Amino acid sequence: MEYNILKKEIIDNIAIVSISRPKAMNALNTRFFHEMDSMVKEVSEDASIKVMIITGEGKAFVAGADIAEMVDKNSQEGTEFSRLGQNTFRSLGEMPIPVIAAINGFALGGGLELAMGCDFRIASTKAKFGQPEVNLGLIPGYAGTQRLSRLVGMGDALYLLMTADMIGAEDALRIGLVQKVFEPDALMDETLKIAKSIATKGPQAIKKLKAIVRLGLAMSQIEGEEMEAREFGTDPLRRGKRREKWNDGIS
Ligand code: CO8
Repeated sequence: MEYNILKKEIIDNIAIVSISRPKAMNALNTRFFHEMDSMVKEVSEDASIKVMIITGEGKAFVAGADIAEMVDKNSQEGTEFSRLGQNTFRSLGEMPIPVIAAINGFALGGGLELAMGCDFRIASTKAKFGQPEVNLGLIPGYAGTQRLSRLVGMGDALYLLMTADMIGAEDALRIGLVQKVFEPDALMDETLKIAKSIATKGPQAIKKLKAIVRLGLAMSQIEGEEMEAREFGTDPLRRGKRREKWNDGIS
């Protein structure tokens, strides 16, 4: 596919995918979702890529769904636009490799939902977070009502959803919405360091961790433990193989 909004750069075995629609604060339109679907497929099929980083160009990570595109939608089209985004963001969780959000600026509405669809989030001290949908008389439509409470708990989720307050990176760190915060100039280097470190670990272990932690959220504790035991049993470490083997040759 020809990409107009997304840019992909490969550094070592890390794919950095940048969202570039700076005039609209990288707002998410239908074209974005089609490009991201194609990018997810392309990166997933490239066995040389071990981690994907998603970031935004300019002042915003993503300032939400494209309000200009949303205004003309009727109820059925609204539901379809919601499902389009839900499916794309779910596919990030289904990728066989870790996906990290490097949040450089505004992550609002659909932008925060995109970040929450990633496996974890690294933020610049300049990043701002919020779910401002109620200001427009809307609710989030890209799984924000479901992911936010799972990530930060019911109280902080409902606070952010109901007040539409915009919070900074330190508050986001405090409530567990992001995992690390760096100065803007250091954001990409530090995120790359984390990605490269993960890329040195056993790829099958990383792939399994991602899948079973995510699947476990929808299971009872006992079912989750059963899944863990089954997957542990197929771990090459248990079969006594050396680390170099299960690293698939990655140095
Ligand atoms: N959609 C489209 N265009 C946008 C968006 C957006 N979400 N955000 C900013 N822009 C555009 C502005 O219209 C402006 O364009 P122009 O220069 O042509 O007027 C340009 O980006 C720059 O924006 P500002 O001049 O406003 O820049 P500021 O630095 O003053 O402010 C803000 C930056 C704070 C990010 C501000 O732009 C803002 O508040 N944006 C809207 C944020 C928002 O409400 N986002 C939530 C949208 S709703 C949503 O995401 C729902 C998701 C679920 C959808 C489900 C579908 C069914």
